[in-house]
Amino acid sequence: MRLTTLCYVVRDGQVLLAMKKRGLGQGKWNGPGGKVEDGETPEQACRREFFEETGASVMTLEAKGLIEFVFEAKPDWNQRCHVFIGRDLAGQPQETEEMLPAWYSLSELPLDNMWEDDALWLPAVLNGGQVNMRFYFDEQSKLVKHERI
Ligand code: 6OG
Repeated sequence: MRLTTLCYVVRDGQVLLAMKKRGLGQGKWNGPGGKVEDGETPEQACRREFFEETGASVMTLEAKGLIEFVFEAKPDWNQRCHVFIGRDLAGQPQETEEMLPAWYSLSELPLDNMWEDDALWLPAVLNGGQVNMRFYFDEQSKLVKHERI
């Protein structure tokens, strides 16, 4: 299963999200992140993807757990995703070819324009919790089932 990362930088009651401009999840708000390359640790991949997608560097990362995304009709899309909370940025997040970053209040997450699973774990992680869950999606990428792992 492909290893990926997601990073949520929190500052002053806000979280940095980014709208994906192309590929899987196009048009959705998400944490910056992507694929762990060969020879990288998840944390290194998280820092690299964050920089590539926002133009800013995240200084401090805290591992918050693991999520498996299972697409039963498209096994190539399956991912094991390491989730991080980030603190302290160097540089200003800017729009890149891949993503449009924006700060959202922690109490007003754009959950209607995020992956459906996010509502089930992201508020708890932003509130200091951990996540260890598996989510199953159907051929329309609709969430059909979830379980703890
Ligand atoms: P690339 O394909 O861009 O990496 N991702 C998901 N994030 C959430 N919150 N829910 C999902 O439910 C997701 N599926 C994928 C993980 C994919 C990026 O998209 C995230 C990675 O950061 C299905 O290389």
